[in-house]
Amino acid sequence: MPGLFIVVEGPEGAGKTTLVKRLTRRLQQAGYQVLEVREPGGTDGAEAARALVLDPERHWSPVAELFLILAARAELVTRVIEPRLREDYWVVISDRFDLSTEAYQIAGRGLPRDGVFAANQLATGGLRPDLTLVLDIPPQVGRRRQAAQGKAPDRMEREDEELHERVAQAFRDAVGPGVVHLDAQRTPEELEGVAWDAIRARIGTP
Ligand code: Z5A
Repeated sequence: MPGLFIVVEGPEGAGKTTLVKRLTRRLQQAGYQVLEVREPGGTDGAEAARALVLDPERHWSPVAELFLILAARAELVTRVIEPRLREDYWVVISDRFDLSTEAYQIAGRGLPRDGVFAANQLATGGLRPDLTLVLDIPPQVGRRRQAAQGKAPDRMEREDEELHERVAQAFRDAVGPGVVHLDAQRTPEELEGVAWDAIRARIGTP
């Protein structure tokens, strides 16, 4: 597909949303058309699934949680991301995607890797990010940032310390085509600079 699919990943409070917004501005200033999305979410149905899966009052089995997230992803990919990558927009930038499923549902919840990969493949139709920017940060630093923000913890954020440590380790260990790790303890300006360098390296702009 002609468009570029960029994903920003990392633990809670790493600065993903802040970076996505800065990169959107930067890409637009450079003349690209940009669509910003978040996961889970981005369509009516996917936002409904997000509300269900992150509701702290609800209880889901790990498999049910996976399928709610993948239902949201299938909707977002089919209805929003793929059409844009094919036609109007040059860049789709997403706050989280399938590396989050590896981190939370496989490493965090302990679901079997092969089964989750197969289900994810079905949900995405095989769509892969061109570039995945992983924000590396100790989970307690991210949580301190969220606390300072006054954000009410969602269902995942209420999980125990051990789960969040496994999640953070999975993000730290992530490797593969297009995966770039960035130190998220830099200032937002510095982080934007190194992320922009990674994007330019990917798209070949001097
Ligand atoms: N989930 C899942 O389980 N499986 C999946 O496959 C997917 C998701 C896709 C979605 O939460 C939840 O869904 C997530 C995993 C699960 N839950 N958990 N846990 P989300 O993505 O909507 O939210 P989040 O990642 O948990 O948290 P967040 O608060 O949105 O964090 P963030 O986007 O990384 O950070 P931020 O909002 O940009 O910044 C947080 C604060 O830090 C804020 O006050 C900023 O001003 C400040 N900040 C930002 N950057 C910096 C720097 N560089 N230095 C200092 N301070 C900074």
